[in-house]
Amino acid sequence: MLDYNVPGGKLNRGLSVIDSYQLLKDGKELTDERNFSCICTWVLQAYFLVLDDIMDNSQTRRGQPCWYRLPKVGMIAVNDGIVLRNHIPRILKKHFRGKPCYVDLLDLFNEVEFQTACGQMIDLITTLEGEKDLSKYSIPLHHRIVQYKTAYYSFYLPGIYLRVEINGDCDFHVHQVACALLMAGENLENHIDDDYLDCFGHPDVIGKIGTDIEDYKCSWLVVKAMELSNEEQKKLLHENYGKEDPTSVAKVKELYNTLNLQGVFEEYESKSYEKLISSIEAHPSKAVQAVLKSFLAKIYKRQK
Ligand code: GPP
Ligand code: MG
Ligand code: MG
Ligand code: MG
Repeated sequence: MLDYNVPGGKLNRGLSVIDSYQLLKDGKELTDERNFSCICTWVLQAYFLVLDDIMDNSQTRRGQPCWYRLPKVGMIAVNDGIVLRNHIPRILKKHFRGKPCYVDLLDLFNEVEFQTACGQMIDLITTLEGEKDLSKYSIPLHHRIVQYKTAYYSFYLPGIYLRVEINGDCDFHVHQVACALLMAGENLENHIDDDYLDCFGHPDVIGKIGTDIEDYKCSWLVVKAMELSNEEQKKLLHENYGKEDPTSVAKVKELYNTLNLQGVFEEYESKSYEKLISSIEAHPSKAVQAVLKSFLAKIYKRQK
């Protein structure tokens, strides 16, 4: 179960912790223990995804069937999610018990899990049958969902985690790094391109088959489509968004193409990139700038 679900992703979050640490500490003394602790961020991600795929009724993940789709697994995957989740405090206990940062690390993972579960809750309840109303889908609602369901565990976690890790012998403004990373997490809006890839990404490349249209998700694309549509196009969206059947999905995608959402997205992405680069370059610390730029490079114009 661990072999199937933990490795195989891009490992961005865990690697960000190691990368950031190396950039900030000039590459010195990265111990096994710290490597071990990064595994927690991978396990957290695996736990979220195993359960998210059930909730989203997804087919594939990282180029293989979702764990719960295996005939021998099914709803046992719910318990597997819990087992994955239980590994986090166990790993922390094994490697950090007795260290001053132990309590902070435990607390951090608990807090981030709570924020993410709240984001997941908003993501799910906006799609409730009987309350389907595309006119409620707006940029602020979308922002709220992605901030909670993704930004905390993807950006805030590695950032603060770093603060806790190097707290003992820090020789620069670690708190500033955490804040800067939090700022990056909020601004990068990583999930917009996740939404984009859900529809336009190639399943062979992104390793998963998108389900946002079928699931009636408050995705960046549908929010933009509603903004740009005339009355007739809005009607088409109302009639076809959130339907399982492939003809409806195809109609939605066709409308996205007619509205040139790929172009709108690309322009949005490069504008955001410019804005982020200039706010990063305004940061007083070169080390912090390097960390933030390495984060940004991982997600800008990503294909998967
Ligand atoms: C993924 O969003 C959401 C999470 C990883 C948070 C899950 C939280 C839980 C408490 C289970 P998504 O559904 O847009 O991701 P993807 O497109 O990769 O399925
Ligand atoms: Mg999902
Ligand atoms: Mg989801
Ligand atoms: Mg998604």
